[in-house]
Amino acid sequence: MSELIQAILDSEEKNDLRAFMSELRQQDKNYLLRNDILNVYSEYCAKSQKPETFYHSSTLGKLIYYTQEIIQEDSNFCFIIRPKIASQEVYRITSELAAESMTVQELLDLRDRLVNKYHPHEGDLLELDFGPFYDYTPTIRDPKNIGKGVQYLNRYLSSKLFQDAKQWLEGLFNFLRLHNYNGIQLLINYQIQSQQQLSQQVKKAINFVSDRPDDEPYDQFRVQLQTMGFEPGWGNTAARVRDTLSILDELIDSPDPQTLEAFISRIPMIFRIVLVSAHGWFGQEGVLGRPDTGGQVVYVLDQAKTLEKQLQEDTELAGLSELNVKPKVIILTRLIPNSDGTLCNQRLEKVYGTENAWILRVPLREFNPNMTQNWISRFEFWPYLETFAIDSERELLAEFHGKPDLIVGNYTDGNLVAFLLARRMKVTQCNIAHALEKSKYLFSNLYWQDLEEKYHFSLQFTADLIAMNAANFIVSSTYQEIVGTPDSVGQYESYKCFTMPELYHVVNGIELFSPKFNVVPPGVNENSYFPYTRTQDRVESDRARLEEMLFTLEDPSQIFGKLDDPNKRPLFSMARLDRIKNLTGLAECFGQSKDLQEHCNLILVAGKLRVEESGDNEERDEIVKLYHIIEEYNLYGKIRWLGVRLSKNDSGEIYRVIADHQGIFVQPALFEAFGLTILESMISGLPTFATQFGGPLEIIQDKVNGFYINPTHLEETAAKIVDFVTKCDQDPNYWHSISQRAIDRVYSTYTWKIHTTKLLSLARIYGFWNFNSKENREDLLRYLESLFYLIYKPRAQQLLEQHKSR
Ligand code: UDP
Ligand code: LCN
Repeated sequence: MSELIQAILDSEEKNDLRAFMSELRQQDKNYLLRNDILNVYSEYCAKSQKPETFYHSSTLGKLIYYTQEIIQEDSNFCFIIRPKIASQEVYRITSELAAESMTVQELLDLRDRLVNKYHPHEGDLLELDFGPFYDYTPTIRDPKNIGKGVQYLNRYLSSKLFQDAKQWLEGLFNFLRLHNYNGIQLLINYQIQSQQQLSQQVKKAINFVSDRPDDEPYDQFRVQLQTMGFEPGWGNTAARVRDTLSILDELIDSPDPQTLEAFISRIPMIFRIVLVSAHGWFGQEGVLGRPDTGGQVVYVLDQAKTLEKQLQEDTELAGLSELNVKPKVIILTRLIPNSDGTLCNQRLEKVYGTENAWILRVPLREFNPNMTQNWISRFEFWPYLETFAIDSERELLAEFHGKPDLIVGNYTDGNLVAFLLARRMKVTQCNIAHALEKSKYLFSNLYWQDLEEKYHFSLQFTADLIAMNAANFIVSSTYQEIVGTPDSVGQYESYKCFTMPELYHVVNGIELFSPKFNVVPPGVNENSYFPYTRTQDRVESDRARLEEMLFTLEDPSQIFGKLDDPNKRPLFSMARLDRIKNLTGLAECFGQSKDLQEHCNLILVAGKLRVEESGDNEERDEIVKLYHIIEEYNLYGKIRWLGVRLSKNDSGEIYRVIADHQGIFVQPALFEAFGLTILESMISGLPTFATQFGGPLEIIQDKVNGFYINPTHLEETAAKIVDFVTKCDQDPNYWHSISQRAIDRVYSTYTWKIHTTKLLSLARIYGFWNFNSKENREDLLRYLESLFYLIYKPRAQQLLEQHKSR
């Protein structure tokens, strides 16, 4: 990249750079983000009447394309350049056009100076650097393979391990001896005493089972196998046992990574899983649509159901049913005594439609009843996590009658609890972010002190750093969640280097090329959400009731607005009323476009109708704003706003009713980490227009099975929708073709079956490698513990004191 700058300085474009920098000086901001930079650049090109080609093809144009941020300091500029995904270079360009590269430390100091928080005379600030801990672990080289960690790890470690045949076979043998369920030995028993014996006995057992009918149940030849040294776990029929043993035989004789993966995926080693979703209202009814309660609850519940099912299938296939093996999944959350009519005050609740999946609610210790007895925002939750983890460990051990095999954390708080639990119980830890707040709130780290009272980001970002580094593996819903796109920074990537002025500097917060990252997108509950055309599975009375609720019912307690013409095509959206979801932006876009109003009604399912009913700051602001927009654009008769909390079934049927009316779903978020509503609308058969900022960019293929919108460009968004609607009016098949392709997209790529199969395979493979490579993570974990005790905990204690005085 320095070459790009050098090339500009060595050419006539030098004058353009000088003039562009002079434009920058005219700006009233001295910290410009990508959007601002592009605006200044395009203004510069227009003003200086540059030809069209200059904008993109000039060397300056290329430099600008890669520039994420520009900071002005005195007469110099600091260019923060991202020449490719997951990499960063920083240059200072002086007014004399001299360019020199800057270190990360210099950049962080500069940022501190910008906000007047640079105090070199007081000594250096704590510098966090996780880089050295990753020096001795394998790292992916090509950014396009980021997120395919397990494949890479398997290949890399296999090739290392297979080099030393003796050590490899010994490792395998020891691994096979490990497994048991409630004290019952699985796989091999004491009769096999060495790896040589294992190899001989495997061949013998293969011969033995090969002579039996394929479908002969395992139980009928269990005793003979036991005398050869083999315990349950190889399969439920003669054919399955033969196949599993043959894979092992091949692995012993001629190991390769694929065979290893195939073999490990069959090993019964996971029976008990904890999914930690600590904050908020976690329940099965009456919780969605509240602040803090959205996709994460839906995700974790669906995941629990399908994990249990998959574990049952795997157990059955492994031939363990006779042993009374009952896989168990526990969702761990907080108990909320004042539960506002929900079951969030109930200690244990069975997950519907499962045999052994439960919601276990553990109360917060009563430090301050005002807080701990009630729902509290995820931003205030930090002081209660450590004791919550301690109390939860006891409850989990009791519920499982032992330790879990896998702990999955969700969101910052759940991930921190997962870290504490995994550390105490020595269990594999998986991290799922859902949304990392750092990139959601602009300048959240630079101005953390100003935001602290409301958001407490110092605690949240410290917890994020601890949990993401501690995790054995991280599951992300998209590639861009990790490292963004060619022109935008990923959510995890934003933790790579940042300053928390006067608290610490992070010079290397996470290794993005680590094979711990794996993209495993979620699915959608196919019992509740399915294509509108499947009329045989729909309940007519529900359809009629929801149709009335959507279009005509007059019930001011929960519905605002009466449509002048309920037959217009519905433009539908459903989301929590927080700022980032930007339903108010959609209302504004609708308000500004007479064309759109001509063709469509706007129908919103959004939280609450009244400010007094909300305890959440952002929600209250959004309610006020929405009324204001309706008033400003006189949207009466054109909009309906449903402040309802829907049951799972109703929320599925509502999309289908909109599809019956050949409507459209719009997801206008300013940023959406993934966006489950997009899967829900697409599988229902609704043409979907979704934000181009975040996960939807990977879910939808633009103009193929849905459309991207830039929610900050209201006019352009309205024009896109009007264009679609006009085309549909002219050719009704157009709506149907997009609708069908949306359905196909979800079924082919976003199912829970795909998700859980992959997740379990990851858990087994990371478990195997942790055992085999004896990766020593103790130093990293000790470093993380220090952060927890020295930074996180005292700050959490301070917050607790504040809570007590409220
Ligand atoms: N949802 C709902 N009622 C509402 C708002 C949302 O049932 O009033 C559900 C919606 O169907 C989806 C989830 O909440 O299943 C929202 O998930 P998404 O990933 O789209 O966004 P999040 O709220 O997690 O940011
Ligand atoms: C949180 C979000 O903000 C959404 O984008 C995701 O879809 C949801 O969690 C589930 O992961």
